[in-house]
Parts: sequence; structure tokens; C-alpha cells
Amino acid sequence: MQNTATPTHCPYCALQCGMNLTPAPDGTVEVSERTDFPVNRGALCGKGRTAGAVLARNVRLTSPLVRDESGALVPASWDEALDRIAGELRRTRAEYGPDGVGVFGGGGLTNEKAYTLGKFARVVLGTSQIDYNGRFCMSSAAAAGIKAFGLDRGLPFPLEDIPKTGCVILVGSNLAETMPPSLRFLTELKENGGTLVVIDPRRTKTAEQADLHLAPRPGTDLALALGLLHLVIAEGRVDEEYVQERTVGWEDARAAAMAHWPEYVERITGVSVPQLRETVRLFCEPESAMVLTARGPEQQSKGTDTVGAWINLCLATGRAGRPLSGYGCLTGQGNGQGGREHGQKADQLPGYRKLDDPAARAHVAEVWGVDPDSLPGPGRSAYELLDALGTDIRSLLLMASNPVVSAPRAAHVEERIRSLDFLAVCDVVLSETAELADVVLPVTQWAEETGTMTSLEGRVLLRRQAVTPPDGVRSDLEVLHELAARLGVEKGFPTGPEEVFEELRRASAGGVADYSGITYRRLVEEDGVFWPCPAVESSHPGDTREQAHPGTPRLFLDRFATPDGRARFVPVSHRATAEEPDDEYPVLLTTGRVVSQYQSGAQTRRVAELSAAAPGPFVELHPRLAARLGAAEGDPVAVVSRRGRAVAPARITSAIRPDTVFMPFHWPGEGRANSLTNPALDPTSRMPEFKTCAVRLEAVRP
Ligand SMILES: Nc1nc2c(c(=O)[nH]1)N[C@H]1C(S)=C(S)[C@@H](COP(=O)(O)OP(=O)(O)OC[C@H]3O[C@@H](n4cnc5c(=O)[nH]c(N)nc54)[C@H](O)[C@@H]3O)O[C@H]1N2
Ligand SMILES: Nc1nc2c(c(=O)[nH]1)N[C@H]1C(S)=C(S)[C@@H](COP(=O)(O)OP(=O)(O)OC[C@H]3O[C@@H](n4cnc5c(=O)[nH]c(N)nc54)[C@H](O)[C@@H]3O)O[C@H]1N2
Ligand code: SF4
Ligand SMILES: [Mo]
Repeated sequence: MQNTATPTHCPYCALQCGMNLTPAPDGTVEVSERTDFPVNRGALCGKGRTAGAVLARNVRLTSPLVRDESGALVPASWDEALDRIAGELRRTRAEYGPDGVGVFGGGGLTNEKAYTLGKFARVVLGTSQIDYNGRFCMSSAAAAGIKAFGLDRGLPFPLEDIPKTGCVILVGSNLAETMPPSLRFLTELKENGGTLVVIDPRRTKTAEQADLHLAPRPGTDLALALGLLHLVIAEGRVDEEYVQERTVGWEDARAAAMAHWPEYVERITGVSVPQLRETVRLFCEPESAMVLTARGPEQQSKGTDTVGAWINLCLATGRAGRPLSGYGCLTGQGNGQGGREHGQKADQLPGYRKLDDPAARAHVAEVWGVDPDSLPGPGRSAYELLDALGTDIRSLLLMASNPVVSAPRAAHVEERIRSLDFLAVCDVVLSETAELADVVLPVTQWAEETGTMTSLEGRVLLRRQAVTPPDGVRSDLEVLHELAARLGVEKGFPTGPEEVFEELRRASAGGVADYSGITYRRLVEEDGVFWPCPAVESSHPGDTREQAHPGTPRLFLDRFATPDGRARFVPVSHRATAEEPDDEYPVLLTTGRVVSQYQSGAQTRRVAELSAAAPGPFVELHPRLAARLGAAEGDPVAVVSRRGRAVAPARITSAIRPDTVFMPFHWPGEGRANSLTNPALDPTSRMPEFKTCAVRLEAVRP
């Protein structure tokens, strides 16, 4: 590698900030600002700035590890490790059939890896049992978007549109901590005279920026959105012409909203009627407005209906598919968007095709050179898959997730993982889940390899290699190539990312997420390309040049992606959370993130600067709750749910509702928030209810 700066993107979240990397003598990189990328214009959060630390040899894995007879994980050769995995997977398949082998992927994987993992599961293993951690992330918003618009892409417009709209309602997003450089778009919105409404049970750093902050009881966003729609109707603010021309299903949605009187909604949510009215006024008065949701309203057992209710509000007021208006979901992981488009999801084939659609199967099977009938059907969702480990699923190949920390009801999931006959994990560090594996493969990461990522804007980006990986490390693509060969499939698993992307282009062609017009060269020249981007042939006879489709930064301006081009209202009604507080468990627990840790913390807990800033878990609680408990700031507090118990120091603040406590989920061990969480699933998206469960608090005497 040359000693010059490589322009590329961050390893972490869906903002995919641009950054420049210069190789350092110790094998890491120096991260410097890259001002030309329009999303972050040089700004980075602390995680991005310190990302180079995870490349250090003493932090990352550099040798395969195999569990020996004494039960210890010991260094082994690549051949030994790969042979062991192939042998175990073959044995499981022989004994239990193809569905005895499971595959679990991640939204941090590049498009090339996610695509290849899905193909590997269906073509080499023949298993239907594949899903990924994105199920825990944005699946509810995705399901609601598909129902209403016929297509799911995080934001239907670029972030740069946000400052130009009239009002933004931000529902359950703490982007000041989860995507700090994006706060600029909200600051500019306000400078331009637009208003910001933030809906969060906590007065977060993001909520502090709001013109209006609503603090509903966790798990009541569905009722809240219905109450707002009721007021829109009652105040005569429905855009009748738009509803007539561009939507179907209004009458049923209208009737459902009319049953949600503002006073009733106030009782459910704790948000007062005047606040509801003020929200409607701020949202409806300007010419354009947006609703953006994140994990707050989505990670609920009614997340799909909840997002549907917010979309209904946008449709009734004519605020979707028009310039500077729309509904968007702030996707979370680096490739949370692309990771859900190319086939690592249980029900999906590349190009956002459905696995149970015969035409989709035929198209993809042709690209893959296999018989369509050989492709398995849809499998289980992420939590259901983890729950089946050790019973139906006997061996698991896991890539880019750390469910021992991040899955709901984690003690149970950990026990299921331990009960497997065989576990193989590909990771860059020895995560808590990798610690339980029979074989751990050390793979290249981010700056050590090239691949494409699709950001929350639907912008496909090229993340470029900047340093040479350490000896002893191979890429996920090489791993899948080697395993395929050992399992008898010699062809179809190339190791070069661009070669994989070329195949992905063909596999996605004609699908909803069509990448066929995108090339690596374009990605470099154009700062990314927004999908759909079909390959357009020249219309001039005799001219064989491919005429480039410009990509699609803004969706739905002419029509929605439904067969008739109209958006669909979904009739939804309020319902309770899966676990309402009672005498035994009287308090609500909600969970989420802090700025200096990422996800299960596998990467960021290994970065000294980040661990100093956010050294461990805590329980955020209101002074009134703390007083009742007799807990002072920093005292250990036990939080107990029907699933388990976690202990962490109290952080006392009046910024949270008195009926709710909050815990970040970045840590394993005693303070693991997911020891408590409820795996109740949304019936459509199969999203677990990370954002509410009933708990009780106990003082812990030292
Ligand atoms: N620092 C950091 N940044 C990250 C990540 C990280 O782990 N750390 N992860 C990335 C990923 S994968 C994701 S998905 C995104 C997530 O990004 P966000 O969705 O912004 O993150 P969360 O903290 O999970 O939840 C957001 C807010 O929802 C609120 N909330 C809780 N319950 C409810 C509720 O019932 N209703 C409403 N309206 N709000 C509620 C919480 O108080 C919290 O402030 O962040 C990405 N960026
Ligand atoms: N209580 C609670 N739990 C939650 C949430 C919540 O809000 N509350 N949020 C949920 C959400 S939104 C998400 S997205 C999940 C995320 O939770 P996880 O799925 O656990 O995600 P990460 O911690 O990012 O784990 C990624 C792992 O992959 C490794 N890795 C990174 N890059 C690569 C690569 O290229 N190849 C391979 N093979 N490995 C790689 C990392 O080192 C790390 O060990 O957590 C969910 N869990
Ligand atoms: S906001 Fe996200 S993409 Fe940007 S530097 Fe931070 S972690 Fe990286
Ligand atoms: Mo996520």
C-alpha cells in the first residue's frame, strides 16, 4: 500500500461518514477529515475518529483458533480450522438434513459479503435457516414501508433535503449520540426557520435541540400517531386532493383514527392534548414536512403498525412523495440498508426479491447457475433462529454479530448457543460470542479490504482498502470460497469484491433494489450512487454504449412503488405492549445507546479513549424513583425482569420519565441490559420488543 491518504468511509454506523486514511507504521491508520463527502463534510464522531485503534495487532485476531480437547481455544492453521468447519457442517447435514445448519449474518457486512453469505447458505448448504442482526434493527420500518409504499429504503430523499423542509418530527431517535455529524441537518433546519419536534421518553441531547419535546410513555407511539391523525381530521387539515389522487385505503384508516380521541391518547401516552395540538400545528402549517423514525418506535412488538400509523399521518396530510416531504427511517448499521437487500435475510433473494416468488427464484437461480427448485424456502427470523439452536439447528456459522450481548433475553440465547453441537464464528476480535465458538476465524475488516456499503440514504458507496491486512488474516469472501470448495462447490464463490459486485449487479437487475447500473468506477467518481439504478441501454439504434442511469436520490415523486402507483393506508389501532407493568414489576425498562460505544461493544470497548469516556453500563432513573429506592448517584441498582437480573450504577436525572428506567446495551456480564429484555415479536417484522419490558428495581447493599 502506498503511504498516501485513501478516501473511504467509517467502519461503524449507517451515516457512513467520509474519512481519509493514512497507513501508520504499526499497521493501523491515521484518520483525518475528508471534507468533500456531502454527508459529514469532514465531521466525525469519536468512534469514527478512533476507529484505527481496532486495526492494532494486539486488539484484533490474527490467527484462527480451534477448541482443543481440554476445552481451550488455541491457535491453529487455516487449513486445520477450515477443514474442521467443513467436516462439522457436512456431518450435521448428513445427520439432520440441510436445515440442521444455521447461518447468522450482520448488517455491518459489505454488500458483497452479505450477498455471498446468502448464496452460500442456499447453494452450498441448502439451508433455509439464515437470518441476521438487521432483524433487530430496522425490520419494522422496512415492513411498514413495503406495505405503504411498495418499497423499503431508509430515507426516500438525501439528508441534505432535511434543512429545507418546514418541520421534522423525529420519533425515537437520539441522533445527537447515534449519528452526531447528522445533527447539523437539524441545526440548519432551525436556522432556516423550520421546526423540530422530538418524541422520546427521555430529554436526550437530541430532544434538547427541539422546539417541542414530547415524552410519551415507552411503547405508546402507535396511540400517539393515531391521536395526531385524529386531530388532523378534526381540524380539517386532511389534504383531500392528494388522498384522492395518490393513495388507497383512506376510509378504513380514517375510521381507526377517529376512534382515538385526544383525551384517550393523553391517558395512554402521558402527552397532553395541548401538546398534541401544537404538534399538529407545527407539522401541518408549513408547505412541507417530514417524519423520521428510529429504534424508539420500531423496536416494539407492534413496531410495524406503529410506523404504519406515522406513515398514515404523512399520507393524510400529503407529506409523502412530494419535494421536501416524506417519511424516512434512520437505518442503523453501516450497511443496515444494503444488508437487507441482497439475501442474508430469511425470506429474501438479492435485489430485495422475495424468496417465495417463483419469478424471483428463477431469475436468481439462473445467475447462480442452479435449478430454481434447489433453492430452499424462507426460514426463521433472527430471534426464532437463535431460540432453535441446539434443538432443530445443530451447527451455526456466524458472521458479524455478537448475540451473547445484543440479542433479547440474552441469558437464554447464550444457553442455546452453548448447547450447539458446533459453532464457527468469523470476526475481527474475540467477541463474547466468539469466545463460545469451536472455531474462530480472524477476518479482514474495513480499512484492510474493499467493498460497497449502502448508507441510510440508499446511497451505495465504495469503502476502499487503505492498509495491508496482517499476516494470518483472510477476508470473509475468502472464507466462504474455501468452505464452498471443501463442501464440493468449486465455482461461484470468487474472492475479489469487484467480481462479486459484478455478479450482484446481475442478480439485482430488475429487482426492487436494482444495482445493475452501478459500477465501482462510478462509485469513485460520483461520491456514491442512489438505488434503484438500473443499467439503461442506449435508445439510439446501432449505439451499443450503455447510457448511465443517474441513480435515484429522491423516490416516489411521480408514483409509489406499488402496482397502481398509489400509496396504501394501513388501518391500525392502539394496543398494549407485550408486558405491561404490574404490582410485581411496576417500572418500564427501555434500552438504547450512548455516543462512545457501538452496539455490543465488541469493537469500541477495545478502544481506550472510548472506554474511558463510557466505561460501563448504568441505570438511568428519575430522582423520585431513586428516592423511593433509597439509591444515591452511583449506587449499584438491581433491575429485575421475568427474564433475569442486571446490576449497574444509578445515574439519576430528571431527564427521564419517573415511570421508566433506561439502560444502554453495550456491555456483557452483570450489567448486560439484554439479560432483562423481552423477546416478544412483532407479528409482521419479527422484531423483538427491545424498547419496553416490565421490571422492578432493588437496592443492592454493598
Ligand atoms: N454511539 C452509537 N451510535 C450508533 C450505534 C451505537 O450502538 N452507538 N448503533 C447504530 C445502530 S445499529 C442503530 S440501529 C442506530 C440507533 O439509533 P437510535 O434509534 O437513535 O438509538 P437508540 O438509543 O436505540 O434509541 C433512540 C431513542 O429512543 C428512545 N426510546 C426508547 N423507548 C422509546 C419509545 O417507546 N418511544 C420513543 N419514541 N422513543 C423511545 C430512547 O430513549 C433513545 O433516546 O444507531 C447507530 N449509531
Ligand atoms: N437491548 C437492546 N438490544 C439491542 C438493541 C437495542 O436498542 N437495545 N439494538 C439492536 C440493534 S438495532 C442492532 S443493529 C444489534 C447489533 O448487535 P450485534 O449484532 O451484536 O452487532 P455488533 O456489536 O456490531 O457486532 C458485530 C460483530 O461483528 C464484528 N465485525 C465487524 N466487521 C466485521 C466483518 O466485516 N466481518 C465479520 N465477520 N465480522 C465483523 C465485530 O467485531 C462484532 O463482533 O443489537 C440489537 N440489540
Ligand atoms: S457518525 Fe457513524 S459513520 Fe460517522 S464517524 Fe460516527 S460512527 Fe462513523
Ligand atoms: Mo441497529
